[in-house]
Amino acid sequence: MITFFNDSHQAHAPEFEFFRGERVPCFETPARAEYVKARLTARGHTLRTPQTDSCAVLAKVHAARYLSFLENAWRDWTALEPGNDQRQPFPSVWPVRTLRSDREPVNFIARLGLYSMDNGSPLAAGTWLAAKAGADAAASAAHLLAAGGSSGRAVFCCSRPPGHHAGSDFMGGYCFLNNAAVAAQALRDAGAGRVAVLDVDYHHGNGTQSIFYDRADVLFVSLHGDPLTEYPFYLGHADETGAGAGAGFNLNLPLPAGCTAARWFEALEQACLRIGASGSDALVVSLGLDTFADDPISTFALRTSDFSRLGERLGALGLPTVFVLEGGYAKAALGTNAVNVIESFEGS
Ligand code: SP5
Ligand code: ZN
Repeated sequence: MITFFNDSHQAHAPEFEFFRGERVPCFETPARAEYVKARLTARGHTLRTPQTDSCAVLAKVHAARYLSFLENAWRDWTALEPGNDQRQPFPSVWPVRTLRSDREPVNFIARLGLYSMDNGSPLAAGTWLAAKAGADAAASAAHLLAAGGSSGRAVFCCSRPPGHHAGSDFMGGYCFLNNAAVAAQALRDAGAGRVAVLDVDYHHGNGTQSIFYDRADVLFVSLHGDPLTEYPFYLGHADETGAGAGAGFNLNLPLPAGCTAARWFEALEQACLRIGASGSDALVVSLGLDTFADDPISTFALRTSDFSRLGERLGALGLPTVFVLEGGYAKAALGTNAVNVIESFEGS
């Protein structure tokens, strides 16, 4: 499968994240994408550098003031005091209910809190460079599919940091720019009447859901750990079905932590039936691999062969498809698991 890959993902390499009040080494590391790249190369897949500038599409899925904050965040942080280039900034205050989010403070940490949903999405010197390259990959994939012809009917974006927790104006869950939303919007802009986004990451794709929640032209479907017990906790329930023009175009299938692969595939079937009935012209898959049994932060039970079964089922939908890499933290297994999905998709 044609794959977009950009070495600049390595520029996003924070050391620590916060977990239960402690600084712990990041789960989301450059090695993740390198394992996938190694497996792709070994299996003879073509790697391309993204060429499309996602700037115009980014402006449609993210707020201007958030993009501007993110692009300049490291410069602003390091300008504050000498030594900050060796320190990671973390938010410590957030505009929750009753507080104002319409006024952007001057204080850097307060601005960081305004634009973050958690303190687990560490910024580094190259965060913008890496995240922008991922968004460019998503836009490039959409353009390639829209052009049709010999390019086949699916493209894989092997990028990081992931994107599905990032909303219109906030980062979160290791995510900064919403690559799946960029792909979906770019497909719409290229003429697809309706696009379905299927999110199979262990965690609910709260950012993608919220970006498209009131739109009927992008259907969002997600299977994920029940937010009552699993991150991101505050979105992803079954009663979230869309609003306004988007009513009926959001489907959440929360699953109990620890559930079996059999139960997961039942939910996948429901998701695929909804997508098949939606009249979508294209599909974007938020391909999180943290449903893997050995994932260090998740509780589902998929094995390596189950990722082939996933790819086969998605291929049977018969839609032009953009795969976007999301989570998955059992890093040495990511290559095989990701490549199993895309090869079974192609073979189906
Ligand atoms: C893209 C993606 O997969 N983001 C996930 C962000 C999760 N951040 C919260 C991590 C909480 C980890 N809980 C670990 C329990 C293991 N003992
Ligand atoms: Zn995840």
